[in-house]
Amino acid sequence: MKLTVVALGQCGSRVGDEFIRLNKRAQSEWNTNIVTGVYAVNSDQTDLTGVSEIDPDHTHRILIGGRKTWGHGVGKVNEMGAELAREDGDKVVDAVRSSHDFYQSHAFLLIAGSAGGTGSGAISVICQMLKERYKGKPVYALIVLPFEHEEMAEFRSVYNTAVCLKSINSVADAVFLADNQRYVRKDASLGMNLNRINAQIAEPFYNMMCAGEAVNYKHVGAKTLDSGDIMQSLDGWTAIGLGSAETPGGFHLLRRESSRANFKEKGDESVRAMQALDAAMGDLSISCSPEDAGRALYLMSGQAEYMSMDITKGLGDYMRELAANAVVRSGDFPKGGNRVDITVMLSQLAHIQKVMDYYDRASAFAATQKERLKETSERLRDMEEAGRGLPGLI
Ligand SMILES: Nc1nc2c(ncn2[C@@H]2O[C@H](COP(=O)(O)OP(=O)(O)OP(=O)(O)O)[C@@H](O)[C@H]2O)c(=O)[nH]1
Ligand SMILES: [Mg+2]
Repeated sequence: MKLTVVALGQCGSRVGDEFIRLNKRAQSEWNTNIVTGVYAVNSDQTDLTGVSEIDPDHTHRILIGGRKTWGHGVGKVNEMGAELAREDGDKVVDAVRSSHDFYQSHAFLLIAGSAGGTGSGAISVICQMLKERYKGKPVYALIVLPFEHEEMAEFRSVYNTAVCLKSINSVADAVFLADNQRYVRKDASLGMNLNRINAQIAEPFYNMMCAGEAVNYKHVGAKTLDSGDIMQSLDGWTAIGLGSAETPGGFHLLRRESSRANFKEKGDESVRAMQALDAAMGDLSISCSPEDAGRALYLMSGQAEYMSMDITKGLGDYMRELAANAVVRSGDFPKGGNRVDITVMLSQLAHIQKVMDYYDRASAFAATQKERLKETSERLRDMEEAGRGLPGLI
């Protein structure tokens, strides 16, 4: 699958950089492209200069709202981010066409952090514009949720996130959620190392995007996962994860047909594939239950000899057990190495506790804000009333 990536705000742009790195890897490993272009969009000139991989020309690094913010950003006010996108979004819509292989891209992927101002506010507006202009090309979003400490320090992070999620879910064809806090929990050594977190956010997309694009026949699977399968599996709230297991000496053991040891090895190999699937489920980009998914997809990547019918069937049965209410699609992607990787995507998720919590907390906040505003204007009126009898100088 080839994507056109539009990376909004600082967080979006940095994760967008990672997609260029993935593309470079796809070029050297498989001699193919998996992105047709990555475009950074920001209201902050300095942040636009700060990205490293995205082309430095003005069609790939797009400043919005220059006349209003003088290139200094919107300071977390996502209503402003949305307004600037409405005014200058045409720049983005026109720029994506500039890549000569744009027509080869299967879909858009828009990326932003939900807690800031520019990306959080602009992403839904740009999504809507792209959908209107490029009818038939799906637009997916990848939303990065804030760290817990940010939510505690500033309620605006929660409010921006809730408003961003509600808006993007109403326009995008699917919304991948990546929870910053989960990456820290999964690997404490990551700390606040944003570069490493960004690499982990992007990594699960790699095999999935390469599987249908690898041109060498040796790397085309028995059941190739192409862009059509992926698009059919994507709808609404979505989680993605990647899990691996070592397959030491796996395939030549499997070749020794009909020995008793071979039976056991085959069993062990199946178990390893399931362990990798378990690892992928544990590694999902947002906490959710597989039973809540309406669609699910998994991709097994490993040595061709390793991915026998038995293993594929065993894995499929296990996946259907876990995501019991989902239409399950699958594919395999033969490649070298002594590891099996499983990429999992759970989509059409009917429940995500974290999203519910954002909505609840932000709604309560909005109600108290309204009340506070009313109180303040009443007190201001009282004050004005008290001075009514005095003369004025202007
Ligand atoms: N994973 C990850 N999260 C980031 C990164 N940079 C910022 N964030 C998160 O994104 C949120 C802030 O969004 P930004 O992208 O900085 O904001 P912006 O879209 O540039 O908007 P303004 O600066 O407010 O105009 C916070 O929750 C940060 O933790 C990054 O490089 N990686
Ligand atoms: Mg910024």
